[in-house]
Amino acid sequence: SKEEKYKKESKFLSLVLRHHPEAIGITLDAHGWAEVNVLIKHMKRKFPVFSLKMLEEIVATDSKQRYAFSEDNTKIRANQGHSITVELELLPQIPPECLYHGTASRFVESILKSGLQKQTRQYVHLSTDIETATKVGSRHGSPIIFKVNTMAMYKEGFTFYLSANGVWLTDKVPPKFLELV
Ligand code: HQG
Repeated sequence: SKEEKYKKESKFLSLVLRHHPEAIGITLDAHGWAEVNVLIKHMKRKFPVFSLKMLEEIVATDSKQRYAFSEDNTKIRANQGHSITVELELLPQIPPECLYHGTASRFVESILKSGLQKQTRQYVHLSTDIETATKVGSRHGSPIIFKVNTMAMYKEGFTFYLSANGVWLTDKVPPKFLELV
């Protein structure tokens, strides 16, 4: 697939735009944006043939639509998944009745005790369907799915955001809103 073609470059781009911009010596602004020209210049040090065309192809073919260009195309950022603090300017949204969270079975006991915590990222990530949640959980090991009673959370005042690439975000999920599927 097109996505496979630049897998190494794309993985590294994720690392830079979500976690470690200093890994190639760039900075992000308060909203998570990197200057496209500066990014390309620095990516070339690690991947000598890196180009704007490659960057555009990575953004366009990414299966999870992880990246977005600014309207004027001078900047680029990750749509979600940050561990560094960035203000994505997402507007609070009314969540659906329920959402799902895929995780590894070894985390279940701890999650039932202390709820879903954001760990190293800026938010807890929730999926709209079980299939997506299963993929997310499989990244950590043998997957297990929690159904999250998001409407009940919303009614109790929890805030939800929807990232530009369709991932639901919230600060935490206390155990009482969780149910194993
Ligand atoms: C777990 C991927 C023990 C949590 C995906 C998860 C997503 C707890 C892990 C995005 C816990 C954190 C995010 C508790 C939470 N005790 N374990 N109290 N609370 N956990 O990677 O949701 O491919 O930071 O269940 O598609 O797996 O990178 O979060 O297993 O959208 O674009 O702690 O990353 O997208 O893991 O994944 P992560 P996540 P990308």
